[in-house]
Amino acid sequence: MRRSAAWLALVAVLVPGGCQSAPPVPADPNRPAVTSAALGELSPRMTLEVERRLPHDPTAFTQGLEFHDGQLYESRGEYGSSAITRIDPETGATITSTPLPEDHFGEGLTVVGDQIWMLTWRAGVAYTFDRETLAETGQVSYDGEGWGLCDEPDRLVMSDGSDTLTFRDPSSFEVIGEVAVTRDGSPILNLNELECLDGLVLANVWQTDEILIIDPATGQVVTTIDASGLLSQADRQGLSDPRNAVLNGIAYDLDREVLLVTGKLWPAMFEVRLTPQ
Ligand code: DDQ
Ligand code: CA
Repeated sequence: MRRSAAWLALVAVLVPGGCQSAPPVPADPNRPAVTSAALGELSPRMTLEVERRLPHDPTAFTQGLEFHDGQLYESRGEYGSSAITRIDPETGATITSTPLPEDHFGEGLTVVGDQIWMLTWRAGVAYTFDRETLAETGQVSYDGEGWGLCDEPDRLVMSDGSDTLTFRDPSSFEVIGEVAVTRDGSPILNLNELECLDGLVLANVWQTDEILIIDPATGQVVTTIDASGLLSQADRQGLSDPRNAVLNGIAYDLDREVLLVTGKLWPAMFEVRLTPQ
């Protein structure tokens, strides 16, 4: 006993910073390593490397962003300026736009077949639009708030500002299930814009610089992405409404294999790559 204690003391002296450095966080034995075909091997904490900065309309209150067949769709919020739009992925310019009524605050969107589903914040109305013309094709009502939306092969995934992700039928919008999102056992509230990718769900957390990668089968967060620092100091100084100009907008282009992120009222979109933190 005495001998091993002395040995440990010697190691502590010899290893630089041995006594001061925090012990490594033990790997959670219940959390299997996750690899995404699109994003590669996922570690619990990751950050973003900017590959390309692209323009974004700084008046666009981005609530949803999604690529479909190389086209980029953006849904926009705020009372009086909510709209479903198709934008140029290179310039951010609006190509086509259909406004919502002034009393509807637009939220997330997702493309399913030749239709787009788009949420409203507190009106309890989900719209459908034709993917080509952006003409309205229908409305359904739902309970509670609408925040983010994305689509898996046979279901929609929706957030409502809580820690719950709700699964819905992609044709009827009926609720078919739900999961509570947790990180290390604690609920994560304010889940906002979503992106479904490789059986995982990426989610902005409202008013933070975090993007979570969630396993929708368990609700467990497998990766926390630190997305801070995308906007420069000059960008921040030019924002029209800094309080509302939060990270929001995640879209993966399957054709070009590009992950694009932006924010509400941001002057730029960023093509990014994940790297371990
Ligand atoms: N949400 O998109 C996170 C769901 C809501 C954002 C609300 C931002 C406040 C804008 C001012 C609202 C005026 C009633
Ligand atoms: Ca999205």
